Amino acid sequence: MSLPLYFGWFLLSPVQNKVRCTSMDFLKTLDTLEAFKKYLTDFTGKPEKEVDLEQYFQAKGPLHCTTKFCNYGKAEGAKEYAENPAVKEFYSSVFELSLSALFVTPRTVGARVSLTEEQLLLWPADAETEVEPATSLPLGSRAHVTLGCAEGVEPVQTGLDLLQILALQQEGQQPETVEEMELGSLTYYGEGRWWLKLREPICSPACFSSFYG
Ligand code: ACK
Repeated sequence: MSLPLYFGWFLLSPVQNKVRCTSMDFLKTLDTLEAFKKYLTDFTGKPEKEVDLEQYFQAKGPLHCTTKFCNYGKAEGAKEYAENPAVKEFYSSVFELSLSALFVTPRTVGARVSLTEEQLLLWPADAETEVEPATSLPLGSRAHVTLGCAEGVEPVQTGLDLLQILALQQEGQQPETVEEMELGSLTYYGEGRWWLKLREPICSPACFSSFYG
């Protein structure tokens, strides 16, 4: 059996454009906010230097939500995942993904995906616990779409950044800033971590499939 680089849900084309536009609009607005400028050094390292977030992040490949990174069979549990009856049954089916928040850190920009019970059947049991430090967050917490990475940052970082923010929320850390934007409410969790809870989640049709590269 030849295993892919990864399995995941691939956003259908028209909605890819919509998500990219929403993300661009968000970045364009974020870097003009006084609240963001106050913490600019998180991104620039220098107080007076400006940042253009649209240029800061680079996006590559199709917009998707990885379920299992298989690395062509080299990743632990890859073969078992591919043999899971749910994976076989739902392969090439179209699902409705709910993108419920956007987040930005000095490393990545991404969208949180809130999975349904049915979608969780395709989610690997160890996705949240194989990370360092392991989290006690619910299954599916790591689900996301990478929208861009800073120079030299690998996309795997997006899910780790998301888990970090969710862990802070779980601990009950009070965000430092709250600002109402057209898209939703924006909060700041320190160290350049921004969280926009979308007023209207983006509902996105996506095909469960795999990527060989
Ligand atoms: O943005 P992503 O979810 O993060 O999509 C890409 C995809 O696989 C191809 O690189 C994700 N990825 C890479 N390495 C890992 C890993 N060790 N664990 C989970 N996902 C990974 C990456």
